[in-house]
Amino acid sequence: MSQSMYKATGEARITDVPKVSITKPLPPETFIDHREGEESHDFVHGPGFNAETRWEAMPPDEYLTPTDIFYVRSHAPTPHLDAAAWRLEVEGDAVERSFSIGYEELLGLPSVAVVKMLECAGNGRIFFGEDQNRETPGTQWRLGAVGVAEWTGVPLREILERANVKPSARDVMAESLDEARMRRPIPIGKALDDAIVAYAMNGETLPLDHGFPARLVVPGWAAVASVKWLGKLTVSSEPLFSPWNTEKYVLTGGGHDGSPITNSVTKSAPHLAWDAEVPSGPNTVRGRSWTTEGSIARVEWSLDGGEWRDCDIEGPNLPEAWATWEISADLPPGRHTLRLRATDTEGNTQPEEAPFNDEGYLYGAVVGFPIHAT
Ligand SMILES: Nc1nc2c(c(=O)[nH]1)N[C@H]1C(S)=C(S)[C@@H](COP(=O)(O)O)O[C@H]1N2
Ligand SMILES: [Mo]
Repeated sequence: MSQSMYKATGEARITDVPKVSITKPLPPETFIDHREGEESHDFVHGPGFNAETRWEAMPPDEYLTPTDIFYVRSHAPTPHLDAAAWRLEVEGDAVERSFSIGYEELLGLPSVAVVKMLECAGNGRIFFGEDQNRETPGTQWRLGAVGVAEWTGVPLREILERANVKPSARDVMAESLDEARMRRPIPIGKALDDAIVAYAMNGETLPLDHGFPARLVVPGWAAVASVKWLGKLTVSSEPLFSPWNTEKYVLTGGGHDGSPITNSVTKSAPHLAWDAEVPSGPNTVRGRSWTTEGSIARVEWSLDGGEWRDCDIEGPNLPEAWATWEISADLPPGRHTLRLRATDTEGNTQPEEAPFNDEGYLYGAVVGFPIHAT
């Protein structure tokens, strides 16, 4: 493709963005396709390549989000990496022994399987505009940038121990092999605690879009820390920085001090389309509430501004994942608003208003879900 074709526009180069930025099928009944980013090569500030799970597509009887409907959020197109050639490098001033391992070696290390949620820090962003009259830039997710999966992999601790981490270690930078070289540090304490290098999702080889051959899963942290297409771990005695913990995924504005996001907040959603049409009369509505601190202790619902009542929490209710619940609502014909309010075991309750920040992260306020009974 000749460069001159693009000179006239004065645009940033648009040369080699692959046609398929997300490889898995994104059927419209399952996903909201947010890929307005096909033309942007600014992988830090650009919109990226994002697909949101539709809540009505969530199978009500399954605890885990099926892999084929799991949301995708990528700053650059999905790279197609060759597992046979792939290496994970471990280095930095705070390790005594730098080394690298290949895919087969990784699969041979002691492994764990954990059920954990991943949620984008921007999940719910659209409500800053719709409900609080302060639109923020970035992908206008409703509440579908969240999913719970079983991740199989090697505890990051196992890998770091093989490098003989020095007591001076402070931060671990995880670096990706995608075009963005996406990278984000986590503190050594979190790295040694419960982070894993995952190579399987819901019992199958990690799919391309979710980080094949291996990704980090950092439980309880906004999913930006869970770096996909992992290629390098740098262990440093000094604090580490990248655009993803200095320019993006930090809380600024609204009285915030610019600190990087770690945990997410408590949220809820019903298994309903936005502005769902349901038959009038008695309805069973099911849904989920989730948190990144402990687990869900209570979920309440209110119809059309009426009293708050408890939802019945049923089935598994795992920490740093979600609780599934059910309510029985009598819906006369017409338009209704269903409000949901979850409280976690740390006492965090969804507030009426979400604290503003410039980039629209961590929207945890109670949302009024419109329902049309006919
Ligand atoms: N290499 C890489 N890792 C990444 C990202 C990315 O763009 N590139 N996006 C992060 C963000 S912001 C989110 S929300 C999650 C999304 O994970 P998923 O696409 O598997 O749902 O991956 C994180 N890890
Ligand atoms: Mo994200």
